[in-house]
Amino acid sequence: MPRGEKQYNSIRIKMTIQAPIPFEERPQDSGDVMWRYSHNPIIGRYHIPSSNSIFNSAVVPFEDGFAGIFRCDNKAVQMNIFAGFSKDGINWDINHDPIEMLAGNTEMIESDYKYDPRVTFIEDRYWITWCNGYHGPTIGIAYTFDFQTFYQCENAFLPFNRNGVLFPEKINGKYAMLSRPSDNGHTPFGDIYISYSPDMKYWGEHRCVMKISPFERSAWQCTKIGAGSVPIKTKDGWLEFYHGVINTCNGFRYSMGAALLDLVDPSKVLYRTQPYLLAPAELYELAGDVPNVIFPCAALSDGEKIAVYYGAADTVVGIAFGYQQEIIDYIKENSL
Ligand code: BMA
Repeated sequence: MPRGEKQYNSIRIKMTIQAPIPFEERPQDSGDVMWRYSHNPIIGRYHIPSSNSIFNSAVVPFEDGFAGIFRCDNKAVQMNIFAGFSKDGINWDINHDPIEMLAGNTEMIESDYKYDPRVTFIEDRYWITWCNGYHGPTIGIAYTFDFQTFYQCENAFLPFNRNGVLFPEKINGKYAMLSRPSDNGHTPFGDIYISYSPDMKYWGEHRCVMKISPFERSAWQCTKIGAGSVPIKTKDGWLEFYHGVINTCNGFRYSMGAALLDLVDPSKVLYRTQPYLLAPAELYELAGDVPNVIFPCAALSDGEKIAVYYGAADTVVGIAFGYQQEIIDYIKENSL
Protein backbone atom coordinates (compact mmCIF):
# COMPACT_ATOMS: atom_id res chain seq x y z
CA MET A 1 0.00 0.00 0.00
CA PRO A 2 1.48 3.40 -0.91
CA ARG A 3 2.88 5.67 1.75
CA GLY A 4 0.27 7.72 3.57
CA GLU A 5 -2.58 5.30 2.95
CA LYS A 6 -4.13 3.03 5.53
CA GLN A 7 -6.74 0.32 5.32
CA TYR A 8 -9.85 1.09 7.39
CA ASN A 9 -12.82 -1.28 7.18
CA SER A 10 -11.79 -2.24 3.66
CA ILE A 11 -11.82 1.40 2.56
CA ARG A 12 -8.56 3.02 1.59
CA ILE A 13 -8.30 6.46 3.07
CA LYS A 14 -5.58 8.87 2.03
CA MET A 15 -3.82 10.05 5.18
CA THR A 16 -2.24 13.45 5.02
CA ILE A 17 -0.97 13.43 8.59
CA GLN A 18 2.79 13.51 8.58
CA ALA A 19 5.19 14.10 11.41
CA PRO A 20 6.49 17.68 11.55
CA ILE A 21 10.00 18.00 10.18
CA PRO A 22 12.74 18.80 12.69
CA PHE A 23 13.17 22.53 13.11
CA GLU A 24 14.63 25.13 15.41
CA GLU A 25 14.34 28.89 15.01
CA ARG A 26 17.32 30.94 13.84
CA PRO A 27 19.50 31.90 16.80
CA GLN A 28 18.95 35.53 17.79
CA ASP A 29 22.57 36.46 17.15
CA SER A 30 22.60 34.91 13.65
CA GLY A 31 22.03 36.76 10.41
CA ASP A 32 22.74 33.67 8.32
CA VAL A 33 20.24 32.27 5.84
CA MET A 34 20.87 28.75 7.23
CA TRP A 35 21.87 27.75 10.74
CA ARG A 36 22.85 24.60 12.59
CA TYR A 37 20.77 22.58 15.04
CA SER A 38 21.94 23.55 18.53
CA HIS A 39 22.32 19.88 19.54
CA ASN A 40 24.41 18.82 16.56
CA PRO A 41 25.67 16.28 15.85
CA ILE A 42 22.44 14.28 15.98
CA ILE A 43 24.22 10.97 15.32
CA GLY A 44 27.61 10.26 16.85
CA ARG A 45 30.29 8.04 15.41
CA TYR A 46 29.63 5.11 17.75
CA HIS A 47 25.82 5.18 17.46
CA ILE A 48 25.71 1.43 16.64
CA PRO A 49 28.11 -1.13 18.14
CA SER A 50 30.03 -1.86 14.93
CA SER A 51 30.52 1.70 13.72
CA ASN A 52 33.68 3.73 13.34
CA SER A 53 31.69 6.61 11.88
CA ILE A 54 28.17 7.45 10.65
CA PHE A 55 27.84 10.29 8.16
CA ASN A 56 26.68 11.21 4.62
CA SER A 57 23.22 9.74 5.24
CA ALA A 58 19.73 10.33 3.85
CA VAL A 59 16.25 10.52 5.37
CA VAL A 60 12.69 10.62 4.07
CA PRO A 61 9.20 10.89 5.62
CA PHE A 62 7.89 7.39 6.35
CA GLU A 63 4.62 6.32 7.96
CA ASP A 64 4.07 8.59 10.97
CA GLY A 65 7.75 9.51 11.23
CA PHE A 66 10.89 9.14 9.19
CA ALA A 67 13.10 6.44 7.72
CA GLY A 68 16.72 6.79 6.77
CA ILE A 69 19.54 5.08 4.96
CA PHE A 70 22.78 5.58 6.85
CA ARG A 71 26.36 5.27 5.81
CA CYS A 72 28.06 3.39 8.62
CA ASP A 73 31.73 2.57 8.21
CA ASN A 74 32.65 -0.27 10.58
CA LYS A 75 35.80 -0.61 12.64
CA ALA A 76 37.53 -2.38 9.75
CA VAL A 77 36.49 0.75 7.80
CA GLN A 78 34.28 -1.20 5.45
CA MET A 79 31.60 1.06 4.02
CA ASN A 80 28.00 -0.08 4.00
CA ILE A 81 24.44 1.25 4.22
CA PHE A 82 22.01 0.60 7.08
CA ALA A 83 18.29 1.34 7.49
CA GLY A 84 17.06 3.42 10.43
CA PHE A 85 13.82 4.81 11.83
CA SER A 86 12.81 7.88 13.79
CA LYS A 87 9.64 9.47 15.13
CA ASP A 88 11.02 13.01 15.11
CA GLY A 89 13.87 12.99 12.55
CA ILE A 90 16.39 13.68 15.30
CA ASN A 91 16.54 10.57 17.50
CA TRP A 92 17.34 7.57 15.32
CA ASP A 93 17.25 3.81 15.77
CA ILE A 94 19.69 2.46 13.24
CA ASN A 95 19.69 -1.27 12.49
CA HIS A 96 22.82 -3.04 13.69
CA ASP A 97 23.14 -5.04 10.48
CA PRO A 98 23.63 -3.61 7.00
CA ILE A 99 20.96 -3.84 4.33
CA GLU A 100 20.89 -7.22 2.57
CA MET A 101 19.75 -6.73 -1.00
CA LEU A 102 17.60 -9.08 -3.07
CA ALA A 103 17.78 -9.06 -6.85
CA GLY A 104 15.56 -6.32 -8.36
CA ASN A 105 15.32 -5.63 -12.09
CA THR A 106 18.44 -7.67 -12.90
CA GLU A 107 20.63 -10.44 -11.47
CA MET A 108 22.48 -9.66 -8.23
CA ILE A 109 25.30 -7.23 -8.90
CA GLU A 110 28.50 -7.48 -6.95
CA SER A 111 29.07 -4.67 -4.54
CA ASP A 112 32.49 -4.25 -2.97
CA TYR A 113 31.22 -1.39 -0.83
CA LYS A 114 28.30 0.98 -0.51
CA TYR A 115 28.42 4.58 0.64
CA ASP A 116 26.84 8.04 0.48
CA PRO A 117 23.16 6.97 0.07
CA ARG A 118 20.27 9.17 -1.06
CA VAL A 119 16.60 8.20 -0.80
CA THR A 120 13.36 9.45 -2.34
CA PHE A 121 9.76 8.36 -2.76
CA ILE A 122 8.57 8.12 -6.38
CA GLU A 123 5.04 7.03 -7.21
CA ASP A 124 4.71 3.85 -5.16
CA ARG A 125 8.07 3.09 -3.54
CA TYR A 126 11.23 4.45 -2.03
CA TRP A 127 14.28 4.53 -4.30
CA ILE A 128 17.78 4.48 -2.93
CA THR A 129 20.91 5.48 -4.80
CA TRP A 130 24.44 5.19 -3.46
CA CYS A 131 28.04 4.97 -4.50
CA ASN A 132 28.41 1.28 -5.35
CA GLY A 133 31.77 -0.47 -5.53
CA TYR A 134 31.75 -2.26 -8.88
CA HIS A 135 35.30 -2.30 -10.25
CA GLY A 136 35.47 1.18 -8.79
CA PRO A 137 32.78 3.58 -7.67
CA THR A 138 29.56 3.93 -9.67
CA ILE A 139 25.88 4.56 -8.89
CA GLY A 140 23.90 1.71 -7.34
CA ILE A 141 20.09 1.75 -7.32
CA ALA A 142 17.61 -0.15 -5.15
CA TYR A 143 13.99 0.16 -4.13
CA THR A 144 11.98 -0.74 -1.07
CA PHE A 145 8.36 -0.43 -0.03
CA ASP A 146 8.91 -0.80 3.69
CA PHE A 147 12.60 -0.32 4.57
CA GLN A 148 12.69 -4.02 5.51
CA THR A 149 13.17 -5.68 2.11
CA PHE A 150 15.36 -4.05 -0.51
CA TYR A 151 15.72 -4.89 -4.20
CA GLN A 152 18.93 -3.98 -5.97
CA CYS A 153 18.66 -2.91 -9.61
CA GLU A 154 21.13 -2.27 -12.39
CA ASN A 155 23.88 0.20 -11.72
CA ALA A 156 22.97 3.44 -13.45
CA PHE A 157 26.33 4.08 -15.08
CA LEU A 158 29.74 2.67 -15.93
CA PRO A 159 32.40 3.33 -13.33
CA PHE A 160 33.50 5.88 -12.30
CA ASN A 161 30.68 7.97 -10.93
CA ARG A 162 29.49 9.31 -7.57
CA ASN A 163 26.72 11.42 -6.04
CA GLY A 164 23.78 9.92 -7.91
CA VAL A 165 20.63 11.79 -6.84
CA LEU A 166 17.16 11.00 -8.21
CA PHE A 167 14.47 13.62 -8.76
CA PRO A 168 11.36 12.82 -6.69
CA GLU A 169 9.11 12.55 -9.75
CA LYS A 170 9.41 11.71 -13.41
CA ILE A 171 10.28 14.60 -15.70
CA ASN A 172 8.67 14.50 -19.12
CA GLY A 173 7.73 10.87 -18.44
CA LYS A 174 11.21 9.69 -17.44
CA TYR A 175 13.13 9.13 -14.25
CA ALA A 176 15.85 11.73 -13.88
CA MET A 177 19.13 11.53 -11.99
CA LEU A 178 21.93 13.97 -11.21
CA SER A 179 25.40 12.48 -10.96
CA ARG A 180 29.07 13.35 -10.98
CA PRO A 181 31.39 11.42 -13.29
CA SER A 182 34.64 10.92 -11.39
CA ASP A 183 37.73 8.75 -11.05
CA ASN A 184 38.84 5.80 -8.94
CA GLY A 185 40.50 7.94 -6.29
CA HIS A 186 39.76 11.14 -4.45
CA THR A 187 38.77 12.83 -7.74
CA PRO A 188 40.40 16.26 -8.14
CA PHE A 189 37.70 17.40 -10.62
CA GLY A 190 33.97 17.06 -11.14
CA ASP A 191 30.84 18.64 -12.59
CA ILE A 192 27.15 17.73 -12.22
CA TYR A 193 25.31 15.97 -15.07
CA ILE A 194 21.71 14.85 -15.54
CA SER A 195 20.61 11.54 -17.12
CA TYR A 196 17.18 10.10 -17.92
CA SER A 197 15.70 6.61 -17.88
CA PRO A 198 12.33 5.22 -18.98
CA ASP A 199 12.56 2.26 -16.57
CA MET A 200 15.28 2.74 -13.91
CA LYS A 201 17.45 0.31 -15.85
CA TYR A 202 18.72 2.02 -18.98
CA TRP A 203 20.10 5.53 -18.59
CA GLY A 204 20.93 8.05 -21.31
CA GLU A 205 20.37 11.56 -22.62
CA HIS A 206 23.28 12.70 -20.46
CA ARG A 207 23.50 16.48 -20.25
CA CYS A 208 25.82 18.78 -18.35
CA VAL A 209 24.03 20.78 -15.64
CA MET A 210 26.60 22.65 -13.60
CA LYS A 211 30.36 23.07 -13.70
CA ILE A 212 32.85 24.15 -11.10
CA SER A 213 33.26 27.87 -10.58
CA PRO A 214 36.27 29.92 -11.62
CA PHE A 215 38.59 30.30 -8.61
CA GLU A 216 38.34 34.07 -8.52
CA ARG A 217 34.53 34.10 -8.52
CA SER A 218 33.67 31.49 -5.90
CA ALA A 219 36.68 29.51 -4.75
CA TRP A 220 34.80 27.24 -2.31
CA GLN A 221 33.37 25.40 -5.36
CA CYS A 222 36.34 25.69 -7.76
CA THR A 223 37.72 22.11 -7.58
CA LYS A 224 34.63 19.88 -7.80
CA ILE A 225 30.92 19.95 -7.13
CA GLY A 226 28.40 17.17 -6.52
CA ALA A 227 24.63 16.90 -6.06
CA GLY A 228 23.57 16.51 -2.44
CA SER A 229 19.89 16.34 -1.56
CA VAL A 230 16.97 15.05 -3.59
CA PRO A 231 15.74 18.23 -5.33
CA ILE A 232 12.73 19.96 -3.76
CA LYS A 233 10.02 21.14 -6.16
CA THR A 234 9.18 24.82 -5.63
CA LYS A 235 7.40 27.43 -7.75
CA ASP A 236 10.83 28.99 -8.38
CA GLY A 237 12.40 25.77 -9.68
CA TRP A 238 13.97 22.60 -8.32
CA LEU A 239 15.84 23.54 -5.17
CA GLU A 240 19.03 21.49 -5.00
CA PHE A 241 21.56 21.54 -2.15
CA TYR A 242 24.99 20.54 -3.40
CA HIS A 243 28.55 20.35 -2.15
CA GLY A 244 31.45 22.32 -3.50
CA VAL A 245 35.14 21.68 -2.89
CA ILE A 246 38.29 23.77 -2.83
CA ASN A 247 41.71 22.12 -2.78
CA THR A 248 43.83 23.78 -0.13
CA CYS A 249 47.42 23.25 0.99
CA ASN A 250 45.85 21.09 3.70
CA GLY A 251 43.60 19.02 1.41
CA PHE A 252 39.99 19.28 0.24
CA ARG A 253 37.45 21.50 2.03
CA TYR A 254 33.76 20.63 1.42
CA SER A 255 31.03 23.28 1.79
CA MET A 256 27.35 23.46 0.91
CA GLY A 257 25.59 25.69 -1.61
CA ALA A 258 22.27 25.52 -3.43
CA ALA A 259 20.92 25.95 -6.94
CA LEU A 260 17.54 26.46 -8.60
CA LEU A 261 17.06 24.28 -11.67
CA ASP A 262 14.38 24.78 -14.32
CA LEU A 263 11.26 22.76 -13.51
CA VAL A 264 10.71 21.54 -17.07
CA ASP A 265 14.34 21.19 -18.15
CA PRO A 266 16.46 20.73 -15.00
CA SER A 267 19.67 20.78 -17.05
CA LYS A 268 19.14 24.57 -17.03
CA VAL A 269 20.52 26.28 -13.94
CA LEU A 270 18.43 29.35 -13.13
CA TYR A 271 20.44 30.53 -10.14
CA ARG A 272 23.25 29.18 -8.02
CA THR A 273 24.88 30.49 -4.86
CA GLN A 274 28.12 32.40 -5.19
CA PRO A 275 28.66 32.43 -1.39
CA TYR A 276 28.31 29.09 0.39
CA LEU A 277 25.30 28.44 2.63
CA LEU A 278 27.26 26.40 5.15
CA ALA A 279 30.99 25.77 5.44
CA PRO A 280 32.99 23.84 8.05
CA ALA A 281 33.19 26.00 11.18
CA GLU A 282 32.05 23.96 14.18
CA LEU A 283 34.46 21.56 15.87
CA TYR A 284 32.60 18.45 14.66
CA GLU A 285 32.96 19.72 11.07
CA LEU A 286 36.59 20.78 11.45
CA ALA A 287 37.84 17.66 13.22
CA GLY A 288 37.13 14.02 12.48
CA ASP A 289 38.33 11.26 10.19
CA VAL A 290 38.41 13.75 7.30
CA PRO A 291 38.56 17.32 8.60
CA ASN A 292 36.69 20.23 7.00
CA VAL A 293 33.78 18.39 5.41
CA ILE A 294 30.11 19.39 5.13
CA PHE A 295 28.43 16.88 2.83
CA PRO A 296 24.62 17.24 2.38
CA CYS A 297 22.72 14.08 1.38
CA ALA A 298 19.07 14.92 2.19
CA ALA A 299 16.67 17.80 2.74
CA LEU A 300 13.21 17.69 4.31
CA SER A 301 10.75 20.43 3.44
CA ASP A 302 7.21 21.13 4.61
CA GLY A 303 6.89 23.89 2.02
CA GLU A 304 7.90 26.55 4.51
CA LYS A 305 10.76 25.18 6.60
CA ILE A 306 13.74 23.11 5.51
CA ALA A 307 16.03 20.70 7.37
CA VAL A 308 19.19 19.62 5.57
CA TYR A 309 21.00 16.47 6.78
CA TYR A 310 24.74 16.51 6.25
CA GLY A 311 27.78 14.44 7.04
CA ALA A 312 30.34 16.32 9.13
CA ALA A 313 34.07 15.55 8.86
CA ASP A 314 33.26 12.05 7.51
CA THR A 315 32.43 11.11 11.11
CA VAL A 316 28.98 12.26 12.33
CA VAL A 317 25.60 13.55 11.08
CA GLY A 318 24.35 17.11 11.58
CA ILE A 319 21.26 19.09 10.58
CA ALA A 320 20.96 22.66 9.33
CA PHE A 321 17.74 24.65 9.09
CA GLY A 322 16.36 27.47 7.01
CA TYR A 323 13.16 28.96 5.63
CA GLN A 324 12.52 27.77 2.09
CA GLN A 325 11.54 31.14 0.60
CA GLU A 326 14.43 32.91 2.33
CA ILE A 327 16.86 30.37 0.89
CA ILE A 328 15.35 30.77 -2.59
CA ASP A 329 15.53 34.57 -2.37
CA TYR A 330 19.10 34.34 -1.14
CA ILE A 331 20.12 32.10 -4.07
CA LYS A 332 18.55 34.57 -6.51
CA GLU A 333 20.12 37.61 -4.90
CA ASN A 334 23.56 36.03 -4.55
CA SER A 335 23.79 34.06 -7.76
CA LEU A 336 27.04 33.15 -9.44
C1 BMA B 1 34.22 12.10 -1.25
C2 BMA B 1 33.42 10.91 -0.80
C3 BMA B 1 32.60 11.28 0.42
C4 BMA B 1 33.44 11.97 1.47
C5 BMA B 1 34.26 13.07 0.87
C6 BMA B 1 35.19 13.73 1.87
O1 BMA B 1 35.07 11.76 -2.31
O2 BMA B 1 34.29 9.85 -0.46
O3 BMA B 1 32.08 10.11 0.98
O4 BMA B 1 32.60 12.54 2.46
O5 BMA B 1 35.01 12.57 -0.20
O6 BMA B 1 36.13 12.79 2.35
